Amino acid sequence: MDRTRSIRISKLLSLGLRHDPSALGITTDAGGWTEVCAVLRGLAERNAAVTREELEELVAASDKQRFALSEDGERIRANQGHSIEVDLGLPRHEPPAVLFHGTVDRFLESIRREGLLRGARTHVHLSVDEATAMIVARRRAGVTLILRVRAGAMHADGHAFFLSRNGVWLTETVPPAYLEDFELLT
Ligand code: HQG
Repeated sequence: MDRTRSIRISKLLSLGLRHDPSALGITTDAGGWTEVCAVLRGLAERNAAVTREELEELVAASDKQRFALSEDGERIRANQGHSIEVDLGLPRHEPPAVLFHGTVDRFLESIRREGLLRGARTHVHLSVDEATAMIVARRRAGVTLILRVRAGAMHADGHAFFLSRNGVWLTETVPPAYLEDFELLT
């Protein structure tokens, strides 16, 4: 599959599996899963037909491993990034002492005041290293900022952390007290 086509399919999958199942004519269960054949049908109806093999290839080759297939290959879901209510069934995990969050300077004042909020998504997304956080930050216009989150301290204080299958750390909110002095880290 060429790159342009696979990006288009990936975006449609993200939309349907994370945010708006009706956009793909599918429904998702409590764990965010949906039948592969329903997804194939939905894509075909949106002029984005792929074969089951192409879909499997796309899932395997996705740069960020955004999607997962069930063991029997009959169901598919997004690994993280949902705004629809979903229980991914992820176990709680002890995070590293420090995690990173990539954002832009125009959000800084509000983040300083409120901490990191999950917004439309089910969780705040944190990265394991600065390079990944930088990629997240660069999706937005503005001066990029990498925030250091004292995840170890949050964990010690009882905040739950989850690790998605594609290596994104998730937590409900990051109160300002756990954000390190980040003014110098632009
Ligand atoms: C900001 C992509 C003001 C936050 C990425 C971010 C990631 C605040 C934006 C995944 C705030 C939310 C998630 C506050 C947070 N005041 N702004 N109190 N708290 N923000 O897209 O982390 O390509 O929901 O800094 O790579 O940017 O879709 O979250 O800028 O993994 O697979 O509000 O999405 O993955 O934006 O990105 P988002 P995010 P995919």
